[in-house]
Amino acid sequence: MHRITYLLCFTVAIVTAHEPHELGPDADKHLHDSQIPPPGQQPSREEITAMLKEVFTLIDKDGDKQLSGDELKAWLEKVHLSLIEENVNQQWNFYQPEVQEVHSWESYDPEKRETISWEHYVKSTYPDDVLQAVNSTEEVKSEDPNFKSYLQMYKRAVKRWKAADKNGDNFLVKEEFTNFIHPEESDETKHILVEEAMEDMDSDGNKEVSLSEYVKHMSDVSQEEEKEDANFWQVCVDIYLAGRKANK
Ligand SMILES: [Ca+2]
Ligand SMILES: [Ca+2]
Ligand SMILES: [Ca+2]
Repeated sequence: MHRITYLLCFTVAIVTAHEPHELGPDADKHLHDSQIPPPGQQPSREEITAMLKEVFTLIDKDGDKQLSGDELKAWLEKVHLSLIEENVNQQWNFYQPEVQEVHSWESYDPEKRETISWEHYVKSTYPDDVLQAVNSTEEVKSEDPNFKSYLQMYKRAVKRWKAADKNGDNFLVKEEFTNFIHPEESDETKHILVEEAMEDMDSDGNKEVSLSEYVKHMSDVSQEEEKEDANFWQVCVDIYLAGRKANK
């Protein structure tokens, strides 16, 4: 029942996303375990069936009562874009952008746009000891067990910001901020993810990821229960070999 309820919550999120007028502007459609209703408040089988029928109708664009590969692909793309937009909106609002004049390549005159500055972003995101460390020539020590990973995140944020800041003014308008948060969504910024993946995996720094480097990385980032799956290592090897083949 737990799984079904989760799926239904997902479904509800999609349906309500399709009907924005029924939700307030602050509605949170994220699916956390804490949002799954307790057993007494879970939807009935009839309610679940009705909701799934509604979603089916939304996916079945030509109305032939069957879902084609293209219809499913279009639906998944829509869900994907909806989740990206939602994530960007939440983070954009969190950083409370301020209106200021922005110069763009498209127009000679500046226009008033909402922006987030790099200084505001880092002050709102990283603890003081991290900011001291990156702004100091002296070594800064911290008791925080996450200190090292915060430093790495900061260094990556610098590169991402630079790649996303299209007009190079050190402020991000919302389109630039989208590419900062989701560099995979733009041809101009997706190379950043390749660079980050190389940093994570290429431990001997020879600009290639060997099978052993890839397997070690997957071992480091995977949960114990995933690694206990009999097929886990074979899948890792298959993915690695498929990647090598695709790059030849
Ligand atoms: Ca159809
Ligand atoms: Ca900018
Ligand atoms: Ca290597």
